[in-house]
Amino acid sequence: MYELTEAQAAQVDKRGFVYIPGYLRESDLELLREGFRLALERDPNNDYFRIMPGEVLSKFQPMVQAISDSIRGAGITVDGVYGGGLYFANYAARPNPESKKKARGVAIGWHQDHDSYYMWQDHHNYLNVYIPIDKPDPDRSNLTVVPFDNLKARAPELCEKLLGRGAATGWTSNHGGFISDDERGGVIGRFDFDLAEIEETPSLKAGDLLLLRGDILHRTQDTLTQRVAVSFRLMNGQATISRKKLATGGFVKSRLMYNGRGAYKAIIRYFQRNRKNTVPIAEMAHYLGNIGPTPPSKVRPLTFVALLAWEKLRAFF
Ligand SMILES: O=C(O)CCC(=O)C(=O)O
Ligand SMILES: [Fe+2]
Repeated sequence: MYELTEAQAAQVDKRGFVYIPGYLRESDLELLREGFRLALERDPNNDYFRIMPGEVLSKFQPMVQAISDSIRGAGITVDGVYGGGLYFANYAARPNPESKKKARGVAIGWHQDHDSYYMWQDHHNYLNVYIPIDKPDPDRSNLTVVPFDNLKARAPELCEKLLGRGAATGWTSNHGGFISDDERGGVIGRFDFDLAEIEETPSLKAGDLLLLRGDILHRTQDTLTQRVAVSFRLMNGQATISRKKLATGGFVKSRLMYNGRGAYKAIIRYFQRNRKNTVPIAEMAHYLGNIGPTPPSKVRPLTFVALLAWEKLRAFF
């Protein structure tokens, strides 16, 4: 029941996304809503996304399996959820009373995701299974995307450069703009038209699926209504991540790694302790799952700066 048709899988290959109305049944939605209530209580970070409790995530294994099987024909290899399931609320949902941080809602401009690319390093074999669970108005508070076929027709070179990658930000005006390279620094490419001319915003109701490849440009449509969506992140557990690629990159990458230094320190230490230059995604995700989330406040700034500097130096040789 969770399978995609061949035509739907082909859309993900050609356009970078597919929209499938009425994907989840009400009982699935209820489970996910209960998971959100739990996540609000448990996640101490009160960040703009919340981590889905493991016991809720595991109930969706049949869905993950069905999507993985049906997307293979479209040249995308994924086999499970690594790095967890996430909840995105676009409003400041009830903060955890123990946290000193104020809750904030998600409202992001044009981007390809950053941390998932820094950590897992491939956004082609990477699916974002995005499903609203609370959605008062189908026409508001969606995810807006730049379909790859539309972009290819207007800016073929830029389109080519965005394929398979992540960690990028769109800086736009009515006349054009550019996409910054938040992996290496600098600019990926420029365009001389308004992205609004080629963007698309599927109208989503609770339970509708928006299946996105990790490399598609996307943004929050608006925060005019209060919406919560789940976002399962599917990857290929056999693919490896590289210690050297993690360490290299520009200033924006270093700053974002510093902001998330709890997780990045754990990953670097794992490479160091095991004396490995590459580690399969499944192995690293398993390790991170076992140690649990490490808030950045638990890692001293200087410790992390020194650790990253050492890794950068080492990657040089
Ligand atoms: O929910 C949103 O508005 C943004 C979500 C997003 O950027 C993502 O799923 O990667
Ligand atoms: Fe995103």
